[in-house]
Amino acid sequence: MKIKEIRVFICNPGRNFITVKVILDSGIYGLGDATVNGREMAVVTYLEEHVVPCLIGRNAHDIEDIWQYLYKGVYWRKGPINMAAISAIDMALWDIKGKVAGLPVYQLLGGQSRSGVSLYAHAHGENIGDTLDMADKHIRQGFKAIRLQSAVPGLKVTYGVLGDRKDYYKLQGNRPLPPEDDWSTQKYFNMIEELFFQARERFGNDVHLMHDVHSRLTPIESARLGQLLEKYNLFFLEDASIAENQDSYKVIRQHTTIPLAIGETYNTIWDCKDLIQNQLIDYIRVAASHAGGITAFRRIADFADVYNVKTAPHGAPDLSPICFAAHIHLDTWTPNFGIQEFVGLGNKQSKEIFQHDIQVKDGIAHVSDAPGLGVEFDESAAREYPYKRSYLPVCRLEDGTLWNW
Ligand code: KDG
Ligand code: MG
Repeated sequence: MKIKEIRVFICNPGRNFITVKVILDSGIYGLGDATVNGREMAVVTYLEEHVVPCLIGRNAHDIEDIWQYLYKGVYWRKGPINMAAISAIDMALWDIKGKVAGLPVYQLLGGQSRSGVSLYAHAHGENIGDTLDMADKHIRQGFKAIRLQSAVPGLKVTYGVLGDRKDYYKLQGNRPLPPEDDWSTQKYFNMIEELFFQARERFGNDVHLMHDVHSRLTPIESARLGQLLEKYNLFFLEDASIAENQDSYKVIRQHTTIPLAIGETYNTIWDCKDLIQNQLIDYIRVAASHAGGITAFRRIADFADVYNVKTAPHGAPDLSPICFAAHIHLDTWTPNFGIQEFVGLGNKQSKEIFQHDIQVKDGIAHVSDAPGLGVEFDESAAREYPYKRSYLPVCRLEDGTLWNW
């Protein structure tokens, strides 16, 4: 069970993914996702220069001790780069433990709490009609929960509506620099209620609807939005405001009963401790690849359960299929699971590199009983799709002030 070698790969089958492969002297290996969108090389260097040398020769069974060693043993705790590296190593060690035990990871966590994992799909469009047409397609495929994002008239770009129609790399130009989005709270409020009014008119009350504000509003504006949308019975309103100051969610909570979700950028339990403990949110959206791996996710989920907060793991296209598999294992186990974000099983190139047999039918995912995470990684296919420098957008108000993206 000695760790003999750890390889770090960065490939781009459409988006950059960082993959960690922990190899034992017996030849058994485990895989982890360390992707941090827009800051990839920082994680690669951190892993290769500062993490990998400390782990060679250690017993791969000691998942908890290795987690503590990389977290407490580093004077510089927390942080997205450090925690992505810990996450990937942790995920790979759970993968190894499963392979050695001959059990899928969800069995190691405590077994299944449900027969399948409910997913929510994304619908977006340049206008409300297009957005709802896309939602309709998902509903006809069996999805029972849809996130709606529609372009805001008068803004150049709206978060979440680019979809596959615009090339992410072309948008950034030949000399990649962060693309710029714009924002007007006024223009957004002119559109947003109509989106949900029309959605309920068209689809009735059985389909679950969600919406991602992507942190564009202040807490009091979020409270106003919550009041406006309460009658459309959303499953959750995501990232209504930034919650660096976790207390600020009290402002939203005291005005509206709309269910609130947050957490995709969180690195540790400390980022959401007050939000959970004060019951200021309903869904915690941490990702296993950013918040400290399977070990930390499990701890956050258990803590959240005490306060009636459910999990809703991040599932955007910039989390690799390894993280998706880790989430489906976690979701299968988590007693207080809410819903899993889902953007498809990846493009052709991604499927050449990452192979797994997670099945999705009628908006429900089923993990296979393959030992570990059940993902294979083709190193030579990964080399065919090299890293491309790339940035997430930034956002400005109409007067040029830099705003939250
Ligand atoms: O890296 C940024 C994306 O992962 C993020 O914008 C996606 O907000 C997102 C979501 O809810 O999927
Ligand atoms: Mg989001």
